Amino acid sequence: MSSRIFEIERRKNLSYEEFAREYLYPLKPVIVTDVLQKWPAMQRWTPEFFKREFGDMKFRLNENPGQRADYKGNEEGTEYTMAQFIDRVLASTEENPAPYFRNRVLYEMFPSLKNDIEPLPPYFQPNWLPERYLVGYVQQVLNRGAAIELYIGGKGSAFPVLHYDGAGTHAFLMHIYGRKEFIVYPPEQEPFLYPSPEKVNLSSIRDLDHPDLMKFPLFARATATKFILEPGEMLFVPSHWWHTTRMLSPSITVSINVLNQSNWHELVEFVAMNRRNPLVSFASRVYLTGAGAWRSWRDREWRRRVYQQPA
Ligand SMILES: O=C(O)CCC(=O)C(=O)O
Repeated sequence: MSSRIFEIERRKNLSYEEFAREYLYPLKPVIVTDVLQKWPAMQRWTPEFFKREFGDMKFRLNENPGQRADYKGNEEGTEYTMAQFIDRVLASTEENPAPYFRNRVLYEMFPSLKNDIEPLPPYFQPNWLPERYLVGYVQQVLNRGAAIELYIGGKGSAFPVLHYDGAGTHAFLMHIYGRKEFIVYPPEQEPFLYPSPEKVNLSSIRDLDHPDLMKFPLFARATATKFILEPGEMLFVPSHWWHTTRMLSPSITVSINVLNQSNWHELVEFVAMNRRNPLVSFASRVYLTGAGAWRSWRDREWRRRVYQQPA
């Protein structure tokens, strides 16, 4: 396995139009360094803040995420109070990492923190995830993906699996506290990453540092791109880019997923690919293609604005 330290572009003063033309539609990652400065969270959120404000809050955390890399949802595992968990975060080491508090819906668990992450950067619009859809199941799945999620981890804690985000969505990661390493692979490298047969957006390789090359020989040809996200930086991970993380210090991040005309085709493929019954797969493709075409037409003014601005 090779890896290189990749100088992912870091931009500031990036207008929405520049973002759309240079990164969103070309599906190219970027780090924007100056959009979170006004967030009260940047001043307030520390591990100690969560301990002080929410010390008695109870939740369950999976102690061995590598053994049960379930991507979303941590309802099983050991019960912690926030105070106990933050003590683990502060004492966390590479050898004995704290469990990872991740993918928790911010507004559900911490409604009082809503104003701390405003104003939201403009790049998340339009977002078709929270909209109404004719097919109830589609609406349920997409609406669920629209939530802003919170992550808190300690040094050595890690996201449990190399993956790309489900339903073909883009991910935006807003990093508030500490230092977090990202390990990223572009979609072209998928043949080397062994998508799991059960969930095509999760890799079957659980330990990227010590991969079983007898079982996963093509992984030797994969090239990881690694970079560190610093406090105040926002990372755009486009649809179908494989990624995972590891914390270099206590860390706090929030994320949001986005679906719109720039990645709707990824959603259509993702859904069609995951339907075993060919008829259902075909029907999903037809319905979703129509739903996307209608929304693209509705948002035509937005597209015109993006492309008619002088370069
Ligand atoms: O910040 C992280 O640990 C990665 C989050 C992520 O990739 C995800 O929730 O899909």
